[in-house]
Amino acid sequence: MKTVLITGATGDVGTHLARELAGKYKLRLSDRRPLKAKNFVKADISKMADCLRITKGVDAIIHLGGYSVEGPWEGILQANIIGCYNMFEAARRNGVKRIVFPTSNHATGFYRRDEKIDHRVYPRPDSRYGVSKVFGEALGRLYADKYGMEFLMVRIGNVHPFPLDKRRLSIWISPRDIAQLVSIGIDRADLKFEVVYGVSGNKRSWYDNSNAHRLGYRPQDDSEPYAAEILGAEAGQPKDPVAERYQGGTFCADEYDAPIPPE
Ligand code: 15L
Repeated sequence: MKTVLITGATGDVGTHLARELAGKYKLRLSDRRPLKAKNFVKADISKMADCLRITKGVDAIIHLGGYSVEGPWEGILQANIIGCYNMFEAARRNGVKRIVFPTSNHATGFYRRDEKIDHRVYPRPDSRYGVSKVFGEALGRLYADKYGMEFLMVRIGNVHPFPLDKRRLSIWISPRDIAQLVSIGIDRADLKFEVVYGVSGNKRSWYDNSNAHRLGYRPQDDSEPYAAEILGAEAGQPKDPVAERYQGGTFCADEYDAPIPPE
């Protein structure tokens, strides 16, 4: 059984994956926040020594650790830029070849909702957070080309047991579908560097996810059964026209240009 490290294990996605993947892999869970679990190791990924310690002896890494929404630049810098570099570099030094990096729909959030994009589009980040995800994708490309490491870049929509709103009808991914996609990233033999969208088989998807399908992804869920109720509940609600135009939603709107309070 492969030993797999999950960073950011106390977060939403980490919690879903730890549950879905338990039994399939020997999991090592890590975060800077505490977690009551026997297989938990506390670590701050902005410190290289911590990254070297947690990556020792694992077969693969699911690197979720860091900011998962827009935030102050200093926080994004430490967690998502320095933290991501530390993790990939620690993996390289410890001989860990395989990394699944959950990037985000916010790496391409400034594509319009009336466009269908595939894995080859140039990034259009909608936030400092989105830029940090593009950094992770680029760093992974470098480590794949230069050091022969292997990456699955998953531009995740929104992981939740059900879609939360109209926007998420297009980008939702169920816990079992994200687990399937991540497992492909861990187990597929001939993976070098691939970008896929982390979405279920949603009828309203904004993505051509043929690259994920080529790699063997067969989503089991679709947001469509939730659509009527969600659209009915949102009908007549005031909407920000900018947020409505772009895939990144409110991340693209003016409110995110306002100064963000310090951590
Ligand atoms: C993300 O990238 C975030 O990690 C998640 O918390 C949600 O905000 C999601 O995108 C989304 O766009 O709904």
